[in-house]
Amino acid sequence: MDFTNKKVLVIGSGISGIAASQLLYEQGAYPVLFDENNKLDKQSIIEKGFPGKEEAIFLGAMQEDVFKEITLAVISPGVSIFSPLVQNLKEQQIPVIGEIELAYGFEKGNVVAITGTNGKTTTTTLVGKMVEDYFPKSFVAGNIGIPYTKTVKNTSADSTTVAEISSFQLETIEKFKPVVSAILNITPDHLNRHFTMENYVEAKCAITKNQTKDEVCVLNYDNEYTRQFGESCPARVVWFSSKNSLKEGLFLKDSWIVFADHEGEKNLLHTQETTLVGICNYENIMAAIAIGLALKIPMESILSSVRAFRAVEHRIEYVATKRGVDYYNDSKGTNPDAAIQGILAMTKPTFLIGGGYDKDSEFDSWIEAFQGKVKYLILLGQTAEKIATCARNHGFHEIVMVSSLEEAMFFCQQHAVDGDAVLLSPACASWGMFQNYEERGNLFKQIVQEIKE
Ligand code: UMA
Repeated sequence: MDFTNKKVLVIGSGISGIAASQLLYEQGAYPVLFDENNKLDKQSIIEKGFPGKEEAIFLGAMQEDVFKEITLAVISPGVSIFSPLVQNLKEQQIPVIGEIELAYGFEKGNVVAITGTNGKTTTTTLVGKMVEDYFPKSFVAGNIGIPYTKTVKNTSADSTTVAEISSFQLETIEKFKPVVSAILNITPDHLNRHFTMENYVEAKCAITKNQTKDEVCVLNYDNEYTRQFGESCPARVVWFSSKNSLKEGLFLKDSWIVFADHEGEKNLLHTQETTLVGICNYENIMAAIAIGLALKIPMESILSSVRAFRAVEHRIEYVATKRGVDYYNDSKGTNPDAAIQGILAMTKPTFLIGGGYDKDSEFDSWIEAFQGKVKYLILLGQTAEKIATCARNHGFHEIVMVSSLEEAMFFCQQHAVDGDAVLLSPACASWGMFQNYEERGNLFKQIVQEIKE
């Protein structure tokens, strides 16, 4: 698309909105920025890198007359396609695309796209490492915290972009076509945004929307939604499984990651060869290996990248041992399913810190996964009461209510003894108390580091 002298509305002044505005500006367009938060300050939006003037920024409410000049609207991932503003734009026949779709229009190389309710960040980072170790030029972008509109400008015919893509971002793709896609798993999450599980599954599966049998989609054989999707997936499917032996694909058997094809089975990697822990991480590794193979990276190079890989920050991340107590930061456990992986990875009596923003999640399976390991459940945030009620219904009563992470940590320090573990794995987003899960995890780590021996 030729953007010269076009007025393009960008909605959201977060990192996606700023990067999208910059890309549009470089293409000769006039970005007009709208953010519904009227408490924001226009000058600080310019300082964050918005390339236009204050007059091109609208906060709180959008003036109807501005719509007349708009030829396209680009929405940030946090903006729902069901929001009144987006509906209004559509009624006025103004095309609406997401930031990912805008970026893809400028892509010159190959794209790998990874989605899933959990494991996206670890898998994207690992694939990013594999690609970096083998190909001449690579980028990691997307939901991982680096807007795709930022990196896409530097792509070239020989580059590979590894993109973590959320369901929010997949709602608004049109031509986005990865050479390899992956849906790691789908379990209930973000239902306050997508309303139904059906919508959520549909958004996730849209990652393959433009793929054909010439491209590959890596799917989880053990997950009911991805397993079912495999039957209608437009791409060539490569399966991975931690529960079943497969005739073709990757699977976990006797602590080995095994590769099977028409030539038979081959043990690739023993789980002790990686520093990642937990079944969920072995699934991430299998998905990453499958992606690497689909990209035609030699097996030896793939395995050496896996062996050299270290855990991602905020995902069951070991922080330190203080006074005999192990501290783990799993701030990225932002939904019950992710948090289940956190508690499953614990081997010691655990002080579990949970609670946060309410995404309409159900917490039953998380509580059931405690399996006698949790000494105390320390709860904070909007969901604290809901989780406490759910825990009591499951017969778990060692509950402590606190009003801040600092208070939760104080309780842990007072009561945890040599041989215990403390795990921050909230099963909820951080929004409302923190800017993001990174801020929450960083505060946790800072408090741990300040504990005196
Ligand atoms: N806003 C509106 N109207 C709305 C919604 C938001 O004006 O209806 C404004 C807000 O006031 C705010 C801005 O939009 O000023 C924020 O935009 P955003 O929420 O899209 O956030 P960004 O900073 O652009 O970050 C987004 C992703 N955030 C979300 O999806 C909520 C980041 O994922 C992603 O890293 C980044 O783009 C780059 O691609 C974060 C996330 O929490 C990590 N993702 C969810 C998850 O992983 O579970 C999906």
